[in-house]
Amino acid sequence: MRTNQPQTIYLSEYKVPEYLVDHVDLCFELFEDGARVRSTLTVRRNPESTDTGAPLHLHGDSLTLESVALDGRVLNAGEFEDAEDALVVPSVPAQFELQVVTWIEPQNNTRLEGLYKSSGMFCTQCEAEGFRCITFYPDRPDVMARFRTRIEADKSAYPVLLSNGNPVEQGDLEQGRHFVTWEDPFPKPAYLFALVAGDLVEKKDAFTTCSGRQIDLRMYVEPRNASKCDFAMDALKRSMRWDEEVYGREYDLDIFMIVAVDDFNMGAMENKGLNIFNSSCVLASQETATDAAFQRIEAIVAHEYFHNWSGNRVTCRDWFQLSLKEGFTVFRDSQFSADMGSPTVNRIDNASLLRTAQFAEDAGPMAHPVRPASYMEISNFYTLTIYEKGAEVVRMIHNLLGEEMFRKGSDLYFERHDGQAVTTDDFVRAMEDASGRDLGQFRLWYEQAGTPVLTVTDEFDEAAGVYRLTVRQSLPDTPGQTNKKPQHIPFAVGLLGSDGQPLPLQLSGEQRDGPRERVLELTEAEHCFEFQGLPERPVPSLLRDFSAPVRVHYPWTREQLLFLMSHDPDGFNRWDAGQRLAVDVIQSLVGQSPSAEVEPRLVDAYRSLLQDGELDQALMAKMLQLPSEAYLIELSERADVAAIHQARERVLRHLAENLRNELLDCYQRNLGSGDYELTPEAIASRSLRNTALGWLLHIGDTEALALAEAQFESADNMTDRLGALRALVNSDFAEVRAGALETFYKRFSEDPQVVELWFSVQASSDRAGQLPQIRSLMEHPAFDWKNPNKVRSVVGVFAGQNLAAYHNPDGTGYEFLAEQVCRLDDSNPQIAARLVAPLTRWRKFAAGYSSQMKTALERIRDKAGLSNDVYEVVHKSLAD
Ligand code: B3K
Ligand code: ZN
Repeated sequence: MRTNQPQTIYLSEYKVPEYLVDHVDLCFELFEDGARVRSTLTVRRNPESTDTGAPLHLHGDSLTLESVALDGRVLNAGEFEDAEDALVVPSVPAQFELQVVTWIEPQNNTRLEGLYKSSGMFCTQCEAEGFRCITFYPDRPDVMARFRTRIEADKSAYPVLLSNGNPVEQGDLEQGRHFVTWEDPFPKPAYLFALVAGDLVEKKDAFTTCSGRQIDLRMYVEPRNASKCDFAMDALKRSMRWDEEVYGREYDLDIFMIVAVDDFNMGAMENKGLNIFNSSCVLASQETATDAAFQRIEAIVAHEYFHNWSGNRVTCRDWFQLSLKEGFTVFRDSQFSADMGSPTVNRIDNASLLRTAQFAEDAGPMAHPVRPASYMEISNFYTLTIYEKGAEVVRMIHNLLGEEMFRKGSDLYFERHDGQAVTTDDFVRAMEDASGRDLGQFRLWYEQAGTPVLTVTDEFDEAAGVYRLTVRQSLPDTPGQTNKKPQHIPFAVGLLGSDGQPLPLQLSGEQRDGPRERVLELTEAEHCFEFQGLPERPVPSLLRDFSAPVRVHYPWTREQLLFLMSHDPDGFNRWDAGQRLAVDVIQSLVGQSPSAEVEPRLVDAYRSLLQDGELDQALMAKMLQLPSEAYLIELSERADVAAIHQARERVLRHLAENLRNELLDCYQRNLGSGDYELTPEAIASRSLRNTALGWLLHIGDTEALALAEAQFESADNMTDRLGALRALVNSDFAEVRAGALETFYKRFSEDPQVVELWFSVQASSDRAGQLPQIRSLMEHPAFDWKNPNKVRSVVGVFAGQNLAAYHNPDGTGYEFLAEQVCRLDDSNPQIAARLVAPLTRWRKFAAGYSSQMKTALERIRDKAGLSNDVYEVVHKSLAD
């Protein structure tokens, strides 16, 4: 907990470590009332450090020190300093062995950092700075050591004892205890250390690598979850094969393990050889997991596995380089997901997340570059900017270099830096060296925060057949950064003729017929591109496939958008045109009387969509989704949430009322028959029928009510059962809603992941999730303050997704959130800091909202003993 104002750490102050650790020998004695950790470090002075006489400084947090010995001699009190957050030994030789014994209390660890207990098992989370909660250590990623770990525990309560690497020894001890020793041959930073001890069932499988090595694959879960492992295990094997084929990366240990735990601050963790997962990101069965959950699990299993190379074999020099591993690995997992499913839908999902949430982050008080220059609490920097924008930056390099050169670059990067802790700059340099391309200006993507804005205008010279496209780029100011430089932006464009056919893009001066699509490289504040030989004024298709994480402003007419929606050969832009049209229509209704006309062409466009027999169904399912309230808020200057909500509701109702028959047809056409499948087609079909059902129930259609009730009863999978439940919950059929919620809960009350879905369906609904109902959900016996998933599924979902209810003009939603943040701050600061997010952008909202949001932030600021995590977010949000 904070006693003083937290320190700001600067990238510019990076210094190499004074001491290096070659080997770590750990022994854990696990008991019910605590754990003793004996650590023996083999240390030597870093030849690269200029600070030769420096004391040995080891990080520590919440540790009870029992003893320190140097080269076998126990040090007495005057020979070291046991500070609150460090152990300092002023005088040490150039090479030595340090033995430190600490006592910790995992059973009381509610922060879920370091070693803690979850459902009776011991587990760890060390990234970013959790290892220092286990023992004193130079807890920074550029100190890489070989670890040997012995775990001792009661044999009947903890029959399974796991750590990183390969098991090398095991045996029984006195008093019913036993031990296992693990050895990890690969040097690693402490953040990749892991330990698990519990009564877990083991699921076995195997994988033969490209060089013919046989790898044991293991999943460890609580016995009740034994039937929910198959999908993740298959996803793991697909990931291993894919990484060999696409990146030439082979697995390196003899065993790869995955463990599922219920209490976890984030999704999963890539500890070397022993990935630990939040149960909700790994366990799945047809009856209990939605299609979205299956897709998320596949992506996260792949992501953690891919980290074995992009993160573990080559790691980060310091935490400012976090995107080195996260951006690259998200890019890799998203390529994998695209290969496993529908690439267009994958791209739409990436772009939606970016445009809705990352752009908002970039425009808010916590905005930071992909490589931040400073932080107070690193846990606050596991952000959409580091992950998703970081992935977009790598994608742009991929697109600029092309597939082949990019692969050469990644091969060079892995070869050159294997076993090292490096920087984003090292990554870019490897790409440059392999391809011969100069990425000098491109590096600004890592340094400058904010979302570039491209303002595009055009003119057509009919007599000359010349079309001029002028593109201006600008980058808004962000905290601590003004007057930014133009960036290197790949801008993919196409031109369409009035018959819907692509026109050639022949730049002035070029002789030949041009290609049908071009990636224009923007490097200046303004460019003018002249295309010649055009028979008519074209309709431009801009930023195809979302070729850069930027905003595009172009004065599209509704006519042009309708045209692109049905003709653009780029699937992403077809979807985007539909979104822009819907945004335009909804925005024009904000603040208008409820009887104002809804653009009739929007209804026609949706009708054509619903009846389009040719269109890829997965794309159709995406195109049918109206822009979310969160996106509409993000696009507005000073958001009036109630007015935006009403306008969107009006359009939704209008579409549903006017397309009732088409929606019923769509539902019937997509009624699944046969076995449940996870193909893109089957997923699209379920999405279409559940969207149709949702819209129809939204307008109180009684025929749809009967369909929903039948689907709810008879569904053979969670996507359909939850789809029906969601539709009922978001309808005005209050009694049916209550009955369905009760039936659902009774059926799944023993399954925490499904109970989380049950919470979130209610918390996200403006019908079932008003504040009094949220408060009563928090009184429910299944709600648990200590479990991050439960907190997220009620409080996080309410404030992040149920926007009209959360932004109740009376301010009670904000007060409620402040109250929960303060409550959580003492027990789990990481989760508390994440929950503050829906208050941070108070300046974005219309006057009545913003002043009350600010008051709620001030209330949090004034809490006594605020954690560093929450302190940073709140103070930056309130700063002028
Ligand atoms: N590297 C972890 C995230 C750790 C978060 C620490 N607060 C999961 C991942 O990105 O793969
Ligand atoms: Zn990651």
